[in-house]
Amino acid sequence: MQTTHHFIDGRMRPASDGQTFDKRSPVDNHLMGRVARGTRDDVDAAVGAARSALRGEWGRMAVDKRVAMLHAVADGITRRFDDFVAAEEADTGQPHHVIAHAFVPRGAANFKIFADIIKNVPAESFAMDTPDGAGALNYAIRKPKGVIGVISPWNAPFLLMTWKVGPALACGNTVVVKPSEETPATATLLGEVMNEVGVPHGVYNVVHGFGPDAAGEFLTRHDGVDAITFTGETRTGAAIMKAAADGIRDVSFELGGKNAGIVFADCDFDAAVEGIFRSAFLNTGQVCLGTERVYVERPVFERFVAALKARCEAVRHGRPSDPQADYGPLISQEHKRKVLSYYQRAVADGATVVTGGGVPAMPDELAEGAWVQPTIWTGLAETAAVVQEEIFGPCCHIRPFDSEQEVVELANANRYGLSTTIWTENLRRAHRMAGAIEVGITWVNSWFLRDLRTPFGGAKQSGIGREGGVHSLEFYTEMRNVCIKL
Ligand code: NAD
Ligand code: 6OD
Repeated sequence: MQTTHHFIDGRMRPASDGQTFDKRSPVDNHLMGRVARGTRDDVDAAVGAARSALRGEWGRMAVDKRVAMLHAVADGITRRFDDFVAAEEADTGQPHHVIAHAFVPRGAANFKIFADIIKNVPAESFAMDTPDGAGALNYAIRKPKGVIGVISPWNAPFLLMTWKVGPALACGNTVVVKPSEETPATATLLGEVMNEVGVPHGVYNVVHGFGPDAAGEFLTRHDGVDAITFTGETRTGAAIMKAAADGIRDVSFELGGKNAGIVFADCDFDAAVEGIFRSAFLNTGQVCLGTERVYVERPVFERFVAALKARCEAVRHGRPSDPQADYGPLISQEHKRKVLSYYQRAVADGATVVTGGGVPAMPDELAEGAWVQPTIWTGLAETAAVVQEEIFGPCCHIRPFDSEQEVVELANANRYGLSTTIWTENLRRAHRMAGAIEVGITWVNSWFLRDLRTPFGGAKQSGIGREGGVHSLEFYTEMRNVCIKL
């Protein structure tokens, strides 16, 4: 039985007390292996290694060399592409095409893009007058913040972890990563790549384990951590914010969503059906940017519901290795219980179940997996739990609307504000909607189309701050002003 270790100071290490926890497969619930269960001592060791690395070769490294090293990390990921894909498929159970074509390539891209940005970022400067007429020159320099605590979720584990680690290292910081307990493999594998390409020991560290009163909380409360970047649930963000407040540490949060997809009657109908299908059901609905509320203009409502139903009923559940399969399980039994409880809640609240609502029939060898059916509801009030709360599963509620103003009010009547996807051929309307919907990211006639230079993050309870492009540099560097009297 294989054990996934921590990666601390360039070495694979078991937990200080030898404890592990089990990792089970989402596909069939078999015991895949064990994972080191991080202790306070493990977190201390990782933070200590990260602090020492800041004072060592990494802290003194010329930017050009650091940039070259991050490109080498990206190339190292590409060289070991099949290993990353296999590790992520095993941890998440998601189809090969999702992992190999979308999620793992983004891991490499996340290092390249920020390596390139850091080389080209302009500096701010102001010439000023002084009473003696000699003048003074102000200029700002960017310094790394120090040791960054990275806490990441399970839904696209490698993409989301490297989305933080890439810019943190590009800016000259060191990191201690606490990946989700559900998806430990790729974080440790990245440690191997770091060593292969010669990243100094202690720059990249990984401690596995759980959140509350465990490795996650030990990290967020550690006084050797200078800033915390987190992706996960909003209520976890609240707990981390309290921990960060004690040390007056900066936070960057990418949190939950309950995103609205909006389909106008003038849309390209087939594109809209496919786009909403992807946004609601990709990765078995486990995407923070995903659509769980769909609003369709009344003239095309019935046709749209029928088309999305047909699309859902065409999915083929199966293992990542099954070439006939295009649809994976949820991440865990625990998450399956949560999603199915929402399926029951919808029925209790009076939903019409258009399709799904339960567990698909699976062959015996997969019967214990975390499978659920893609599910569509109609007919619920906006106050219903499945319309208001983030489920993070393959499901959506569809409701008709009659005017632009009505749909703006419906879309905005939620505590989250992460993203929206709008389908219309009317460009003026698209601009108006983009200005009116209260979210961090608006896609028009597309979804999850990512340019990594753009600001990424959520409004309302979907996040704090923006990452992406130069916005990541704002978080991962400390700006210092230098004033020189001439
Ligand atoms: P989660 O909040 O349960 O866990 C995320 C991470 O936080 C895990 O590593 C977990 O161990 C750790 N953690 C939990 N409690 C902690 C604590 N008290 N202190 C420190 N660490 C703690 O989230 P999840 O279930 O892994 O991921 C799904 C959630 O993430 C959804 O809400 C989804 O919307 C959100 N998400 C948001 C984005 C975004 O960009 N906005 C992206 C992906 C996922
Ligand atoms: O594309 C990204 O950079 C990003 N953070 C995606 C988030 C996906 C959420 O599940």
